Amino acid sequence: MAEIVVSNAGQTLPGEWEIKDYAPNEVSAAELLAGSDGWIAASAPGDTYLALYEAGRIPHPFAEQNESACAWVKDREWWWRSRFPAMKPGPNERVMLTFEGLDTYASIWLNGGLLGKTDNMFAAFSFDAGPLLRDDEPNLLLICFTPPALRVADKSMATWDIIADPIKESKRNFHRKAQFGWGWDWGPQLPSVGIWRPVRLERQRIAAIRDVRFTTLVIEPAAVIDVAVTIDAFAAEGDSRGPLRAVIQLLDPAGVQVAGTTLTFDGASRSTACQLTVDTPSLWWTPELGLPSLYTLRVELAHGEQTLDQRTLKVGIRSIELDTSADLDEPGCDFFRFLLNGVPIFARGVNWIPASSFVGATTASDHETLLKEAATVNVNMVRVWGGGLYETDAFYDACDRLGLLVWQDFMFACAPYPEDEPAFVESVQREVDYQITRLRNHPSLALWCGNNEGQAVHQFMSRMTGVNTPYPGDLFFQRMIPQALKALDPATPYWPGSPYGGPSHNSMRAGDVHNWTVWHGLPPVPDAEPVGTFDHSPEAVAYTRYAEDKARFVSEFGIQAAPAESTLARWIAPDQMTLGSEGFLNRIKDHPQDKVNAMLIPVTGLPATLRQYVTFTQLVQAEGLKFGIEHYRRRKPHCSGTLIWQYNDCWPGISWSLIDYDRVRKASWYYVARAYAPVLGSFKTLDDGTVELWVTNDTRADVEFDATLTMMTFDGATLWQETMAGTVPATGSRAVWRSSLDRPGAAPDRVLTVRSSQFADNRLFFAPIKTLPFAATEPRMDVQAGDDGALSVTLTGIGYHHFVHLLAADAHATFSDNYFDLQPGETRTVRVAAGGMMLTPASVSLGSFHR
Ligand code: BMA
Repeated sequence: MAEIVVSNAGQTLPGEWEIKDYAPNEVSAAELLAGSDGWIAASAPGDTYLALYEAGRIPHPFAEQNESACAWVKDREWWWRSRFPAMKPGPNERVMLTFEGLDTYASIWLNGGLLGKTDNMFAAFSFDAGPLLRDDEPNLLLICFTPPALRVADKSMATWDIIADPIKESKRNFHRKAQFGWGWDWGPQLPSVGIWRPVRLERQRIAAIRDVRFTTLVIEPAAVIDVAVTIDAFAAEGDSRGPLRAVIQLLDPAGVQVAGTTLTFDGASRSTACQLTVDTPSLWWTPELGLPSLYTLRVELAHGEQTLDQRTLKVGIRSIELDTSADLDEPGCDFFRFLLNGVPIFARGVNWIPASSFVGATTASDHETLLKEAATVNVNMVRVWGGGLYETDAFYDACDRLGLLVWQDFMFACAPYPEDEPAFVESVQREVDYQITRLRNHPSLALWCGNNEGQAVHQFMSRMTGVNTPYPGDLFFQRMIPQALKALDPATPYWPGSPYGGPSHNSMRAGDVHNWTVWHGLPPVPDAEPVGTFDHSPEAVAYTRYAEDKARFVSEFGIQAAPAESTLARWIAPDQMTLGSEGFLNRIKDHPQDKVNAMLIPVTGLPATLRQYVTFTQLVQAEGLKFGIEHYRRRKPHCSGTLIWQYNDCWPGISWSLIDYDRVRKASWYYVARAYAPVLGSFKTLDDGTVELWVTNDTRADVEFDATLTMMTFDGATLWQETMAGTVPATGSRAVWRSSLDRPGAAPDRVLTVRSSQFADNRLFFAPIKTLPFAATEPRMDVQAGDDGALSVTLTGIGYHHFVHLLAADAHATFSDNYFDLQPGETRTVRVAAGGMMLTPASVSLGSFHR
């Protein structure tokens, strides 16, 4: 068996690491071998900034205004070193040293000899360590990371001025390195450096499995699966124990073998494949459609009686297609929708960014927790955005388990890329081949996408300037990646960019759209020239403009909101906890920093205090996303997906996220949970003032619903009430009720509510929120402490309350529900828990719109 001598899959091995910094080219590996002091402890995978912080060399880079005090880190040369036990390969053996992620320009020295160099944090590099290994004393591994700036000193290619791209001199587009680290409109400038993915040291005998491919060819009536195995056979000729064999077993979710075979590698062949048949398979589904059933695939590489190597994969049987056929009901338009096992789905999704600027420090449990939180708000698709990372294995494993589809960008964002640099092109090819091979077996993988906003921004800029040149990047997105996918993963759909497709690359007629009319004031991109101009006025950026969006699939849209005040207080100095302070403004990376005001003015008005800023921005984000999602979902199947920008944060800043860096849920988290529920009831106002109730059904079963519609005043007087029932077919969306004009209709002092046992309560206001006569007093609150440390908080409406919410200073506190409306006399009980910790009634307070 491939003997794993030292493996650090997810742990801090081999051995302990130490790091030390020098001026570029100040020392040589030979000098460092002789030993020196001043090394500090680090772990791999891990992060240089955090190691420095733990050693007391820097303040926490996220705290206060420390980001700029840490700017020197990127300009130093970083040496990492570690020792591992004495060893030498025996006969017919080799010892491979594999680096799954070195960030970024690394020279690797083993016992003073140069093992190799790397230039891409997104590719794995494997080396045969045999010739440099020692068997008489511990082996010393030294890795030198060169400052990125030195590698691109002689290069130039302008990046675009489209997003906050603060350090243009980073020339980020020349580095195969996470682009967001150079600063983004939601993140700090803290480019990472170091060992960010596991290092593996493996002793192998005769041959080893290089990779396994699992592809669902057919799903019914019996599933047909293609399994391909590729090996490296490296032993000297002349072994007499017969050919190498791959023993393949497929076990169902209960662990029972349902298919299997043994394949032989004949002659010089290093690849072999077979087809397995599974009768009545348990398919892999997203949660609203079924269970995400996982099978186990075991592959054993055998030689004679010996097992040389083995792989165990969790796999799913499912088909995934991207349907871009003509939408006959909207002439001139094409669908952009995913078919999972042949069923058209509405992608209720989010955009994922790296969970921390310290990319090597994110753990499997961080990913698990954040993705579970996404599944809790009824998300069924996560887009891994192109300015971040190809995520760790744990991330995709969690998506497989939770039934979350993954839209996977290749890691390119908002820039032209140097397709005429041979070394860069070669490096991208290595990365693309590696990542496709690594991720292709995940049942969650729904789409490969070329990049973020490359083609669209290039086209937008060309139209503005009148200079029309091909997009520098086409080599990758139109040729290299499609060719690699054809060879390595022909079953997963590919889309060249996001947004992409149609008469222009943000067209509402075909392909996907980024709606940045709301928030950024981008003109809705017409299908012909001329392009409009940016407009930041309140009317231009109002979230009600989502109603004009007739897109096929909205892969980005969103509104910024501050994190909880308690989160800000953990990271900002107390004397900076005011609106407009330097410490507060440092948290806003989008420019101009008061962009949110145009969105607040018509809805809440402008805040007077930081606390109000938090409440108002969270309210506008929540109401705006609700409005947009309801509109887009009513349009299904013409619109078949919404991916909210953005789900999470990489630091404690002010951003579009639903959940902040300290994992405190914003108001939008709760609003999205309701708007993304598989069965949704929502109101639509037509141009003539008519109101409709729509029911949207994302499940595979027809939904029979009941509904009670009530028109009331804010002090609780019922003007009329109507009860109805109906059916909405599987995966359908339709208007089920329309207001009649012979009874009291829309008026600023009224609210129309709907209640049903099949979907969450909803309501429609008829005037701007800031003008509505909500109850002036707070709801009644009764807090009971339970034996398990949790609290039970009962809230009772005095009048009509909007945006009722409980706050807790402790980031661990979670609420069973929050940020809801409460009608006069209505009672709701909220459970507040903090992972088993004791909460007291003083741990929670009622938030207010007015303070
Ligand atoms: C799009 C994204 C990101 C950006 C976001 C908000 O451009 O792809 O680049 O952070 O909008 O501006």
